[in-house]
Amino acid sequence: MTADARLTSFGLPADAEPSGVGLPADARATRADAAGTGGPADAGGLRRLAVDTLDANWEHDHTVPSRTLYPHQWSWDSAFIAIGLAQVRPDRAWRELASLFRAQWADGRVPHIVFNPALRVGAYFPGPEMWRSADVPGAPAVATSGLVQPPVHALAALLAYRRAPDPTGLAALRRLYPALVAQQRYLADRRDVAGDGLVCIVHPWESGLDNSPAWDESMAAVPAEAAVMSAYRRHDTAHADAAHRPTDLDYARYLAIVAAYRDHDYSDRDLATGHPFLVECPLFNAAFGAAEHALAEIAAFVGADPGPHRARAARITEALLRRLYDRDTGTFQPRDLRTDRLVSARTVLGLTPLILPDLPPREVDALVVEARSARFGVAGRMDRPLPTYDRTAPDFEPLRYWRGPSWLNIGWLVRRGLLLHGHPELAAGLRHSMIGLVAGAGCHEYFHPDTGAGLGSPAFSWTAALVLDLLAD
Ligand code: 9WN
Repeated sequence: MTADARLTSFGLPADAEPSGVGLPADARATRADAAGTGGPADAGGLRRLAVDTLDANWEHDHTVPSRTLYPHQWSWDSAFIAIGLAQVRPDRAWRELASLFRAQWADGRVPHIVFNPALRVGAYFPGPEMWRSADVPGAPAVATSGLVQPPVHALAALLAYRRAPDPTGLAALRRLYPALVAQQRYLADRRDVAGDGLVCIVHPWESGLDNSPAWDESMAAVPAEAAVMSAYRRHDTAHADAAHRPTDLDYARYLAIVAAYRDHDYSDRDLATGHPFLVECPLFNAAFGAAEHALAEIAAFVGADPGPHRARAARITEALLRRLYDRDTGTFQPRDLRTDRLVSARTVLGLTPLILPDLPPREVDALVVEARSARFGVAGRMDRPLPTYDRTAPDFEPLRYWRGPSWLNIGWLVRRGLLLHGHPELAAGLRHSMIGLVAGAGCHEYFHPDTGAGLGSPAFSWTAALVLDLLAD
C-alpha cells in the first residue's frame, strides 16, 4: 500500500489530504524495540500499535518513554502519556500522574526523572549517582534528578478527567489538585529569578528541547570541554545514532550545569549571582500559564476557588507578552537572563504560547503568520511535517534531535493552540500530518522533517499516546 493510500484509509476527509507527505518506503516498517512495527494499514491498526506500545512500556506504576533509551520515569512524558492513556486505560492515566507526584520534593518541585531502583547502575546516563538527590533535604525517598520540566501536568489531569468524568477520576483529581498547586507555587516562588513573573529554567534539559538552537548562545558561555566525556559512557549513543543526538560538547556542558546546581544542593536562592545557565523559555512559561487556566477548571470540579488561578494566568500571559514577545519578528523568543537579551534563533518554541487561551488577537495573528511561513510550513494541506527549527536557517539539521526533526508533542501543542484560536483548517492539516507520520513510520520518537522517516526510539510512549488522542478527536 502506498503512503497516500494509507493516509486516506484513516477516515480523514479527502480534502484534508496533504499534497506531498510522501513517506518513502524506508520510512515505514522499522521494528519497534518493545512493541509493534511501523506502518499499520488502517486506523484500527494504528490504534492497536499505539496501545501495544504503551502496554509494552508500562512498568508497574508508570510508563517508560522508551525501554532502551529512557528506562525510568520522565516528568513531561508522563503528562503526555496520561493524555493518551485516558483514551484507552483511564485507571493507568491516574496511576501515571500519581506515581510521578509521589516523587515531588518538599519544596514542590516535580523532578524531571524519577529513577526506577530496580534497574542496574548504568541503565541511563546520567544516573542517580550523578544527581545524588538522597543527600538533599526535602528530596523524596526514591532517587530523582533535581531539575524540572514544562508543567503540562495540570492540563493532562484536566483532559483525563474530561475524557472520563467518573467518581474514580474525581477522587484522583482531588488528590492531585494540591500537588499541582504546589508545583506551580515552587515555580512562581523559587524560579522567578528576574522578578518579572516568569519562570527561569536552569538547564536546557528543563526545556524538554535539550539541544534546540534556542540554547546555543547561552550554552556557548558555559565553560566545558568535550574531552571530559572520555571519563563517562554515554548511554544514549549506544541505542541511537550519534549523529541524531546532542554532541559530546553539549553533554560536557549539560554535566557542568548539573554539577553547579547539585553542588548548591539544588537551591534556587542565589541563582542570579553565579549559575551558568539562566533562561526564560516561551514554551515552559506558556505551559506555566496554561496550567493556571487548567487549575481554574479543576478547582471548579473539586470545590476550590478558581479565582486566584485565573488571576495568576492573566499575569503570566501579560509577563510573556512583555518579556518574551519580539515585535520585530512577530514571535516569542527565549530571554537569556545573564545578558538580558532575547535569543535570535527562530525555533518552534516561539509558536507554543498559542496554547494560552487569553493570548490577544494581534499576537495570535502574528504567530499564525510565523507558523504558515516557509520556516514552519503549517497549512491545511501540509507539504512536510512541522519542524522544531526554522527550516530555512543555514544550521537547520533534519536528523539531529531538537535541531530540526518533527516531534509529536510539539505538533500536538501547536495544534491545540490553533484550535483554541479559531484556525480549524490549520489544526486539521497538522493533525493529518502527525497521523501520517505515525502511519508511515510507527511510534518513533521523532521524524525526519522532509521524508517522515522514523528517528530515535522506534517505540516511544508519548508518540503512541498523542496519536491515540489525535485519532479520538
Ligand atoms: C534528558 C524522555 C526525555 C524527554 C526530553 C528529551 C529527552 C533526556 C535525554 O528524553 O531528554 O532529559 O536523555 O536526552 O529531550 O524532552 O522528556 O523522553
